[in-house]
Amino acid sequence: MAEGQPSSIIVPKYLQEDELSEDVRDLISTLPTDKGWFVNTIYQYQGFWHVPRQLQGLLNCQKHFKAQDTDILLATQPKSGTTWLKALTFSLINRKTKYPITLNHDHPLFSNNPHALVPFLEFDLFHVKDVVPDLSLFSSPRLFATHLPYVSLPESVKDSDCKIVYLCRDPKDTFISLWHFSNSLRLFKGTNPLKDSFDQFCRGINVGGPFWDHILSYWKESLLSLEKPKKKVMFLRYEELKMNTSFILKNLAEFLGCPFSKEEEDQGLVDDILKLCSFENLKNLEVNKNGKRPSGIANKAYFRRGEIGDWKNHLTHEMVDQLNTIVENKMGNFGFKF
Ligand code: PAP
Repeated sequence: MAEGQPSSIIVPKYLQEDELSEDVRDLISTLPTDKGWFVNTIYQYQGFWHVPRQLQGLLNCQKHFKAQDTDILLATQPKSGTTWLKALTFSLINRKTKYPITLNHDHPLFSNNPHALVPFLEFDLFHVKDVVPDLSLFSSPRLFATHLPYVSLPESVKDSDCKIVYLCRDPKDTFISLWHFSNSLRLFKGTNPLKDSFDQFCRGINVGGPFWDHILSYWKESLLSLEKPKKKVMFLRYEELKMNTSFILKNLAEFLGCPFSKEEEDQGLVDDILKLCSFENLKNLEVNKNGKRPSGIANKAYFRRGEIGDWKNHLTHEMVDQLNTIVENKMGNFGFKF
């Protein structure tokens, strides 16, 4: 039962901290802890912070997930545009085979939240204690997502030719999005004071944090992969995706081995995918207004404003300076800027 909550309320799965296997319990009893933003406690493992359910999934998929060369893995920090990237990639890779692009409600994105179509390895597939999921029903190319940092990915992901698409977002907007999202999940616990969450974020203590290490881990891999015969990691930014969506979508299609043909471009297919996956279209669908994830999280929590720069409505000048300085100090040496 979550703290401070009437006894008649059924606790949604994302707040349950007690369905852990013995090995996970043993492990977390040894890990550094801090205050969670919506669960009571978060744990630091391999340098990054996780909610307990994510640790269960992390260990399980590290042990059991066998990547195939044709797999595609979408990697993000929470609130960097995961839902959008899932919608775009799902539409792209299935357009010639299973799901032709249509704007007349036949496409699966009209009746399914993108998270239901592209599962997270650690939250949706390997999250149940003592259960190894049967992935044989996924047809090739298999499309999965993860919030795990590069260091915690299953070894088979790193060793195989599977492709990784990483999407990052300006940490000022990521923070504001995460703060709103966490507050919506706190049930009867009230809103986290912005200042408290901000201080934790700046110390790297949030789910998926420290943000600088998460982003750099994939940034470095994307640079390394440029030197290899086959590019493994494609590194994207939410802001560029917003401003130049069709150009990036075409690059993504190339990277994933399913480039747009001239005929498809002439038919306006790129624009159709953009419309299908647009914030306005997805947010206003019945499934995303009233549906829920199996974890109990409402689908509408994934569609708030979908803009660049909402941080301006929340952060003081001092906070902005503080975050910009962290980015400069932690990421500047690697040539990384927002
Ligand atoms: P997740 O990591 O928990 O899955 P994620 O999808 O990364 O969440 O983040 C949600 C953010 O993406 C929200 O940002 P905001 O809080 O600043 O509004 C959400 O609005 C935004 N988002 C969701 N869908 C889209 C979309 N189709 N286009 C642009 N932004 C989107």
